[in-house]
Amino acid sequence: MKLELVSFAICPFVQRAVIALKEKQVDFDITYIDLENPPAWFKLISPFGKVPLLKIDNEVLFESAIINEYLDEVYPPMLHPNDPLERAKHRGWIEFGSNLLFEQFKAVMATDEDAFQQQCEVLGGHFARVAQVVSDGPYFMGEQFSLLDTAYAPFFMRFEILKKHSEDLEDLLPTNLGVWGKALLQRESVSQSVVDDFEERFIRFGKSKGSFILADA
Ligand SMILES: N[C@@H](CCC(=O)N[C@@H](CS)C(=O)NCC(=O)O)C(=O)O
Repeated sequence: MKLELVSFAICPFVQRAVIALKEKQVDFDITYIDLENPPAWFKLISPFGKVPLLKIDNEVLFESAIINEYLDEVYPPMLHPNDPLERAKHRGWIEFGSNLLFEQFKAVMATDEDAFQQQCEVLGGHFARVAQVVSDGPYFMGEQFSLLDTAYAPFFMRFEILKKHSEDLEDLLPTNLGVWGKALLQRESVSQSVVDDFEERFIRFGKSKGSFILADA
C-alpha cells in the first residue's frame, strides 16, 4: 500500500498522524499544501476542506483521530489500550485534546492582551480537567506510550514555543502535565514530526495574523 499524507506544515492535526506513522515505522510520502490557497485536487477529495488527509492507494481518509485509529488497526505495535473500556475513555480524551488544540489556536490568534489572558483562563480550566486523569508519568497512562499521546504532543510542542514569549504561561501548566509534555517532546517520533524550520514558520504564521503573544517574537 502506498501512503500519502496531505499536510499543511504547521498543522497540529497532521502532526498527530506523522507521529503515529513514525511510531509504527511506516513509510509514507507527505504533500504540503497552502491552506489559504488550496489546490483544486485537494478541494475535490477533502470533505471538510481540511488537512490531514491520508491517501491509501486510491482511497482517502480524513479526520486525524480516524486516520490514527486506522493506522493503529493496520500497523503494529497497537498503541491504543487493549481493554475496550480504557480504549473508549482514551477516545474521549483524544476528543478533549482536539478541543484543547482549538483553544490553543485561539490564544495564538488573540490580537490583544485581554483576549489573550481570557484565553489563558480557558486553557487553565482545561488543564485542570485533564490533569485529573493523567498518570504520574512519563506518558498519559504511565510507562507505555499510547495513541492518545500522539494526539497531545502537538499541543505541548506549540505550548513550549508560546512559553518563551509569555511568563503567564509558565505557571499555567499543572506539574503532571509539565512532566508529560517534557517526556513527549523528548521522544524521537515527536521531535521528528515537523519540518526543520517549524518554530520559525509557526511564529511567522502567528505574526501574519496579528498575534499578540507572538508580536515581539
Ligand atoms: N477535526 C479535524 C481538524 C483538522 C483541522 O482543523 N485542520 C486545519 C489545519 S490545522 C485545516 O485544515 N483548516 C482549513 C480550514 O478550516 O479551512 C482533524 O482532527 O483532522
